[in-house]
Amino acid sequence: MLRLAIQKSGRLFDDSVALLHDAGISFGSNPGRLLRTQAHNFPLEIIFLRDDDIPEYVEEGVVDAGIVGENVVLEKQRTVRTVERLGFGKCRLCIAMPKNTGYQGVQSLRDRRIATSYVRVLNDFLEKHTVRADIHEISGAVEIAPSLGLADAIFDIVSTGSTLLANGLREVETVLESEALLIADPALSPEKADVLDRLLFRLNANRNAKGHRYILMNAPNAKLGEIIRILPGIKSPTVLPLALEGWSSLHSVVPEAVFWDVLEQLKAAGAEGILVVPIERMIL
Ligand code: PRT
Ligand code: ZN
Repeated sequence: MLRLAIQKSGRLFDDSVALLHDAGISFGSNPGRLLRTQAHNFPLEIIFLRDDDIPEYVEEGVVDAGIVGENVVLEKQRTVRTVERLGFGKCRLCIAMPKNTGYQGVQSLRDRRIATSYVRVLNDFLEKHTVRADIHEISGAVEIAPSLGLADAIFDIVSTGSTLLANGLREVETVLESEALLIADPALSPEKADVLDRLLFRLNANRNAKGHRYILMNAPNAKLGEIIRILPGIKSPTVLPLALEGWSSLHSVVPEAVFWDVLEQLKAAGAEGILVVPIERMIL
């Protein structure tokens, strides 16, 4: 049985639950009230925690693994292993200053007062640039610190940037691009490591499927060579004869990233009746 911590409520909750459900794991979820639950069909216990506590619980072995923002993992500096980047909860940790303050690079922060709840990440960044500044730790509503005269700059999470804008601030440095991570205790028992591998296998099958499309088309046999060269595929495309003499049907898998380019090239090369189908799971 693997014990996995996810955020009890907040920005990572829905995506964390969806990730597990998409992996075919079913459990009762009742945000805000339920503190732990056991999956019905997978050896997994889910513990609902505040995100700030997850790295410490993983380090201490209270839970075996957790889903938490990279920003929190870096700030807490606990000994945990990053198993997988999960692609949701994306945000950046930025330094921002009042709109009208001049900024000529990191040196402009020298001896400035910077308000943040990410003291360690900020400290590491300033040390790397050999800039000494005055860091003020505050736990929330960091964005209003400059207008209250409490700080000259802030260091905080930005997503759309609308909170900065509403507080008359502008982003001057991006220090970290963050997303949700699956972290684990570096010293899992073989039995737990095996459950984690099974979970990862499912997550990867879903992720691969989301990044690809299944494509089917008809083409005259004379054009097959050219079309096969265009199709990336996993190994090579499937080619089946059509009932109509001199024609074939081709099937292949195309990565999402190059999908539209490939489609245009196929059409230009003489492919017809092109069908594009989503893939549910994909094991490479
Ligand atoms: O209760 P608990 O301690 O568990 O939750 P929390 O309140 O500490 O965290 P929560 O739920 O707000 O965020 C959880 C994680 O989501 C963070 O640690 C980040 O990894 C990630 N994340 C992604 C964000 C944002 N986007 C985000 N926009 N966390 C916070 N914000 C804040 C930001 O600080 C700003 O104040 O949302 C506000 C709006 O941002 P803009 O730029 O879209 O205006
Ligand atoms: Zn928190």
